[in-house]
Amino acid sequence: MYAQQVKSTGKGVKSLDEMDPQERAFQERINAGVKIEAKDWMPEGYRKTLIRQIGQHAHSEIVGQLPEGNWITRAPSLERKAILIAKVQDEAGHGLYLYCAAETLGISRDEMTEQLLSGKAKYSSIFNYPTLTWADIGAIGWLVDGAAIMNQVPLQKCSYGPYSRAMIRICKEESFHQRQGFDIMMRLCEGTQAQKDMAQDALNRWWWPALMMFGPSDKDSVHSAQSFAWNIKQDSNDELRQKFVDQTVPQAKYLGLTVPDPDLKWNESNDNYDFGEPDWSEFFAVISGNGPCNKERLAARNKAWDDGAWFREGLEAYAVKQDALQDAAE
Ligand code: FAQ
Repeated sequence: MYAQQVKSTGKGVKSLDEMDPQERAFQERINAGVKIEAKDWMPEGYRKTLIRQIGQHAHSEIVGQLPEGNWITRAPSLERKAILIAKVQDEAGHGLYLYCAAETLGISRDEMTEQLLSGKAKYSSIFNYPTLTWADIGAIGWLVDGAAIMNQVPLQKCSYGPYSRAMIRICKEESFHQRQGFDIMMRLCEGTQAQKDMAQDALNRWWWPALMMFGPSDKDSVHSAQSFAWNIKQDSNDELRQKFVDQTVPQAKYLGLTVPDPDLKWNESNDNYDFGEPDWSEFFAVISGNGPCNKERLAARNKAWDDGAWFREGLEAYAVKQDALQDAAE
């Protein structure tokens, strides 16, 4: 029932000559770097691609609160607890900006919520892994927010105005999140052997899922070509994965931790790290609904929705009452 399968659209990218005049004018605006706004004409495929991507992104922020929320009651100090609460609230805020950005494309928040709760919509694979120790909260901030920033900085320049503007604030907050995660890892690595082991164990479990956040390898990415043409994507999945490895490996070295990849090696000929291939069968299993926590995550979101029914009913009753009062006054 969980629709997280990668399937080919079978459609190639049209050249300017193959487009009708309206579509060509649209493409020329994109090529000239003009932002597309909500009321502008746009091809149906562009609208659908953005609803899919922004919707998945919003759901990721919402589901992404769950693994970290799991540690709010067990954070090791009052200060860490306050920081973690603030971070989790930021993720909720990101979800809300993104749902609003998607709504400008003609889909309602209710429809998107229904797609998430029924398992029809995707959200990032990374949030289907459990947070077993406090070091996992450090690893999420460092690696997961680090990967999210790498992917989202280019999205600030994407062609759709409301999405690109939402990403500016989100990226600022993600960068604070990344630093708080690295700070947790630093403290653990300066601590006892048991704390350092906990940090290493977290890196061992989160490294490969973090690399998978960038999506399938370029040869298996069904949407990239069209998303490049529409300037929704500016870097490929593999390019961003490479940048993330190059940025993060020196940070692991600074912490005194070992990246769990026997193939990781500095390549002098191209000034990049060579690294091993993620286990794509695991990635596809996770995005098909069979990761370690997929069922738990959807059950938690469904429970939150059901538990909130009294509040939605209260809001609706209040709105009806206000309408009636207004009608009586007119
Ligand atoms: N997980 O053809 P491509 C965060 C799907 S926010 C699940 O390459 P595309 C903040 C993809 O949807 C993290 N599914 O697709 C935070 C497509 O399936 P579909 C979320 C994935 O769209 C931190 C199919 O595979 N960020 O972490 C994944 O061109 C801490 C084929 O793939 C965003 O959403 C995956 N990892 O490129 C919150 C950023 N990768 O729709 C809390 C915006 C691929 O055909 C705590 N999104 N798929 O059924 C993007 O940049 C793109 O959508 C990609 C995928 C790069 C994720």
